This record gives sequence, structure tokens and C-alpha cells, in this order.
Amino acid sequence: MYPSMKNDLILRAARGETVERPPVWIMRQAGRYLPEYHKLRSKQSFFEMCQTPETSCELTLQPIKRFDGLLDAGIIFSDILVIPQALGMQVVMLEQKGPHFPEPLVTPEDLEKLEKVPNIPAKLGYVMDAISLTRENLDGKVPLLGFSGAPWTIMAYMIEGGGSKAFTKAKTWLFRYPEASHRLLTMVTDATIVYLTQQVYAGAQMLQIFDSWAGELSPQDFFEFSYPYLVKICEGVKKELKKSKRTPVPMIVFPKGAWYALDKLCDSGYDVIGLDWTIDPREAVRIRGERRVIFQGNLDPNILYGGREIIESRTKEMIEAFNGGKQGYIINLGHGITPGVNPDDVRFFLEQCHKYGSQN
Ligand code: 1CP
Repeated sequence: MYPSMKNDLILRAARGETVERPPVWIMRQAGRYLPEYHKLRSKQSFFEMCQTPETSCELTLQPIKRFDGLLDAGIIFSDILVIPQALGMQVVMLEQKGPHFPEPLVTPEDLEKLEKVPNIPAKLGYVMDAISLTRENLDGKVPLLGFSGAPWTIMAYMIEGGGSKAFTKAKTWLFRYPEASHRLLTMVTDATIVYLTQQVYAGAQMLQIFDSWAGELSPQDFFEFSYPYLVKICEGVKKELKKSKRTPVPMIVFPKGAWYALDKLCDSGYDVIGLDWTIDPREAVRIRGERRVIFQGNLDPNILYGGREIIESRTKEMIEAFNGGKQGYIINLGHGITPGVNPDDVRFFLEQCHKYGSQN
């Protein structure tokens, strides 16, 4: 029902096939480093942009158009914080400051204020509309990724009320109110399974779960408060898709900073694991062993500030370290691209990915 795919490299790589070169996309590839993003942003608030399918579609396509032929996937323009909104919380995006919750969760009693079983299609239907519109407009150029936040990361925002350095409030919940924490994590997990499944029905061809704050947890706490919910999401989405007789889509988990959990993550059911730059690719490959999991990553995004010479050498070294990249690998940065990067350096980086990814 959608235009046929002209480039399905990332889907083949995610299935573990040997490919002609490793596919590449960039976390947060639509956003503040692009002048064309600021042009639209000056006219609308951030969440208005997310809620307007035409704008979300246009923003998703901006990097695909600018770097024509160099990116192998699009990621739908939205934010992980639409799930707290669907659960009944208010979230605003402050200029220069980032997300802000005027009334964060303070005590377990506050869980009563949340919608127990939110109607995801009704609350977040605009994301599904944006996905369908974008699939149509991408015209098969590259596959489209959907995404969500991981339960622990979402919980951290709901309690901290925004970004944080020490996560004192969210961790106070984990250690003082473990039972209520599990209840909250379960609510977020259940909503996320419905949300991601709906994204696939709308046209998303791959899904990524961002656990941006996984590395803030000790291994013990990650395995109690994050990992089981990540697994539940993967199993839940795959089960729902099977039930409705849909083809399964590859699922990526990005547990930033949780290199200590890599061995177990290789058995978590996810098809792809996103790695940040704090793990040596060769060490990751060694830990993976013979398992069929695909790795994604892992260049330090700040390399893009270092000039052409280091962008080229580090990209080449990274691809080599992932066994040349033709099997089991998707190129990405180790975290989202940051707002000050020069788009011409991004183009140069992508060109190096094509050059060194195609060798041998
Ligand atoms: O291009 C894309 O990748 C799609 C768009 C996208 C994605 C995947 C945006 C747009 N946000 C996200 C995910 C997201 N949002 C994450 C996970 C990835 C990561 O770790 O970077 C997180 C943690 C958020 C929360 C969030 N939203 C932050 C981080 C705040 C903090 O705690 O440090 C910020 C700054 C936002 C706002 C935001 N989201 C997206 C954009 C373009 C912006 C900037 C908004 C503006 O113009 O003011």
C-alpha cells in the first residue's frame, strides 16, 4: 500500500544479511543543527510541531533531502516525552532549556493522577498520522523508523520534571518506593507496547527504544528496574504483531552507558543493540561471540567538532573495528547529534561512511 522500497539496506542489515556496505543513520538527525529546522521552529512550539503531521513529515524529510542518497533511514520527528503526555502529564519545551514538567510526580500517591489505561490511538493518533504521511512522502527512498523512550528513562523525566545530572529524585523512588516504581514502570511499559505496535500499523518499518539514562543505574538496578521492561516491550510488540498477522519489524534497543549489560542484552530478544562510544567495538564484538545480534553505533558525536582529518580517521577505524561492517553492523553515532555541529561536516562524515563501508 506504500511506495515500494528503493533502498532497504538497513532492513537487510538488521536481519543479519551480508550487505554491500553498512547502512548509516544518525540519532537526532532531524533537529537543531539544521538551519531548515530553525526556520520551522521559529513559527511553532516544539510540541505543536510534533502534533502537526505535515510539519513532523517535513522535519523527518529535511535530513533525507539535504544529504540526498547518503542516509539509509529516516526517523519520525517526535519526542519520547509524548508518552508522559498520553498518561495525563503536562510537558512543555522551554527555549534553550529543554523539557519541563510543571507538576512532576512527587510521591506514590501521585500515580493516582495518571491515566491507568490511556487510549493511545486517541491521544497519540497524530504520531501515527505523521508516520503514514511520511511513509507516503518518502516514496520508498529509505525505511522509516518509529521510536519510544524506555520505561526507566521516561520514569526519570516524570519524577525529575526535566533533564537531570544526578537523578536524585528518580533514584529516591527506586530505593524508597520500589513497589510504586515497578507500578509506574509497568504503566509506561504497557502504554509503550500499544504505542509502538500502532506505529508499525501506521507504517514504521523498524523501532528504536531509547534508554538514554540506563548508564545512570548500577548493574544491579539496571537488571531490576530497566532490563525486564525492555524485554517486556520487545516480547509484547512482537507478540502483538504476530497476533495480527503482521511481519515482525527489527527492534533496536539503545541502553546508553549500559556496556556492563551487553552480554545479557545480546540474549534480550532485540535484533539490534545501540552502542555508545564508551565501549571498544572489538570488545563488543568479542562479547557478542556467535550470537546473531546486530550492533549499531558508536562514534562519539563530538568527533564531528574535530575537523575533517579526525572525522575520516575515526570513521575508518570504527568500521574496521566492527569487522568491516558488511555483516551485523549499522553505522551511527554513539548518541544524538548535538546542536552546534556544522551540517557540512555531517555530510563529510556520511561520505566517509560510504567510502570506507564499501571497501573490501
Ligand atoms: O531526528 C530524530 O532523531 C527524531 C526526533 C527526536 C528524537 C528521536 C527528538 C526531537 N527527540 C528524540 C528522542 C529524545 N528526546 C531522547 C532520546 C535520545 C537522546 O538521548 O538524545 C531524549 C532523552 C529526549 C528528551 C529531550 N527532548 C531532550 C533531552 C533533554 C535532556 O534531558 O538532556 C531535549 C532537548 C528534547 C527536545 C527535542 N527533541 C527533539 C528536538 C529536535 C528537540 C529540540 C527542541 C527545540 O527545538 O527546542
